[in-house]
Amino acid sequence: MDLLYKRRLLLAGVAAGSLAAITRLALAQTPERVIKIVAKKFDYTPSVIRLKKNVPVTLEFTSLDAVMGFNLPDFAIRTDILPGAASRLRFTPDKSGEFAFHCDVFCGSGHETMTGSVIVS
Ligand SMILES: [Cu+2]
Repeated sequence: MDLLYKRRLLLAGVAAGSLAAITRLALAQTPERVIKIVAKKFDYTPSVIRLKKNVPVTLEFTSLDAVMGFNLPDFAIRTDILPGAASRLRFTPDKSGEFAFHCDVFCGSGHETMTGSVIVS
């Protein structure tokens, strides 16, 4: 193997490495999925949220009327939802299945039926 060949091989390796780094950077910059959820007495829209296992997501909540809550116990996450403000929860579902969420702030008679589900596949 002559020196010139070795040098070309080295340059090709560096170029391939750079390309891989650029690809990783582009993947890292893929915008994260944000799911907007609107709460109003006594439901969430959407009430079924479909997610992918091990893919980070941001849930963004607003309320059209009262102070509400969002509690997803299987993933140990919750937030208050305030009228006129956005509440965000970022998490990465690490298990698949169907998981119930509910409002955990009393928002009036009917509050107890304020539920939905997260389906992770
Ligand atoms: Cu409630």
